[in-house]
Amino acid sequence: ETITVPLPKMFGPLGNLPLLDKETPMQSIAKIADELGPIFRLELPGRSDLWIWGHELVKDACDESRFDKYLPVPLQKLRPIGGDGLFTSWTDEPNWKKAHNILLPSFSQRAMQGYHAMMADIALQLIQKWSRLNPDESIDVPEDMTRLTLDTIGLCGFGYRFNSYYRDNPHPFIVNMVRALTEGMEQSQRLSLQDKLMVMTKRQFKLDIQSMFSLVDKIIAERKESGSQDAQDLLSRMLRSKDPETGETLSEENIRYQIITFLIAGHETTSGLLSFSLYFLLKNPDKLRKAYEEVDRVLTEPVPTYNQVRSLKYIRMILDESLRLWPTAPIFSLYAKEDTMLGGVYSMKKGEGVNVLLPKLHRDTAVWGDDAEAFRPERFENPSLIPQHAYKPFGNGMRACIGMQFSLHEATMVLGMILRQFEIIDHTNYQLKVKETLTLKPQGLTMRVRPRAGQPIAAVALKEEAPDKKMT
Ligand code: FDE
Repeated sequence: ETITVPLPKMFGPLGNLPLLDKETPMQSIAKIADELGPIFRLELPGRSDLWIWGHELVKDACDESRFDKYLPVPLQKLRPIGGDGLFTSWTDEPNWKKAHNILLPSFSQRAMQGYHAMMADIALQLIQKWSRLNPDESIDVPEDMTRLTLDTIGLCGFGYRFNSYYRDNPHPFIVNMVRALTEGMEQSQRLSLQDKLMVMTKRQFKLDIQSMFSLVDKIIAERKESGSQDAQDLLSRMLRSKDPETGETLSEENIRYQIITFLIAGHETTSGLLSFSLYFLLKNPDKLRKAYEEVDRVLTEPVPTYNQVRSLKYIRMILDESLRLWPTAPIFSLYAKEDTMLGGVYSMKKGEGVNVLLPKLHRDTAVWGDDAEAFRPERFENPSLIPQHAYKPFGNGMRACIGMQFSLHEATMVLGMILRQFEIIDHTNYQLKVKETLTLKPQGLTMRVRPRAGQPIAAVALKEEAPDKKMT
């Protein structure tokens, strides 16, 4: 027997659309989830979506023998940008498996040793910038974190320096990208007639995508010309490596899509993660004190080594806990590969999709207890105690985030370096407002920093330690 899935209040042909705040749809859906419980449905013009967040239901939907990644409408709208790159492809498209096989070794924990010095190079640029601020100057946290994560993926991925710390305004690629992503997302919320009328917006969408492609094509062409075989970044691996299954390399068109995918997926999510982590530390002085203690004990040199970053256990727990409360990629979707019973309560037809609402899964009191809303990194002291599939900030199974180790190594190092150098100050008594784009960010979060007593500024180390300081 299958249950009747609850549906919120309907508004005629608009269905539930009026219940969704255009700026913060995910947070509107989370409110609906509070009222309707662990499984519910939303009717939008032209579509009907199933949503789950209860742990038992999510656990069942994570069974890869019965479910596979689904591309919901908003992701389908990003196909003109990401093509059949890893993020926006269906698992049965040939290029998904091919690129997955070729790229997996580049994202292993071991591979992080190869990126470590480049990550430190960019992190030092942030430390330098902040150490030169006057005491009354404040930092736009999400902006400076976005500079950091974009520059890091650019350098580690393709040997390209966006040099965001040398610019007041975002790099043109980012302007194009943000506008194109926004348009893609908004298309999925528009009624079809409304959408057909947006001629100028569509023209801009095409232009933005063309500019992104031409930057990336230039990077690829330059690398091919220079023929530098020794580069160890993602691009050289994509140009050289053959898929062990098919013996083929990736096409140039697909490499372009992968680069764009990494630039998008690799910077918004990680920058949100760092911003939320700083937010939680500003609001939890006792956790901040523990973090200072750890970085003072572990980071004994101005530029952390790979192993020191690996030893920052508490910093890592802070990141884990931030991703629990505010998973920066808050939704992923699955479809039933055959007719099946979801969680033993709801019968799904072959091909039917279901969305997993992570901020609610991650606050399910049945798993996390009555203090589920509290920021308590200690929950992650012993990860084996966390029930399977109760914590999914990086998605599920073979379609889970390939950039997980990359993102966590980068974020651990940067957060460690920031806390070793600076006391962080909540100078406005910031009240959290979560901004939604493709990902989540603490909107308008600013803070001040003050050098911590007795800490040598990493600047002194810059000359000897940082590799390849050339500017382009
Ligand atoms: C993916 C991902 C996911 C899944 C999605 C779906 O399912 O749809 C998720 C959830 C995620 N991812 C999340 C995240 C978070 C963070 C912080 C991150 N992420 C980061 C990063 C970095 C980089 C580079 C990346 N990331 C990337 C990526 C990719 C490529 C993908 C796809 C994969 C496949 O194969 O599918 C992802 N990512 Fe992430």
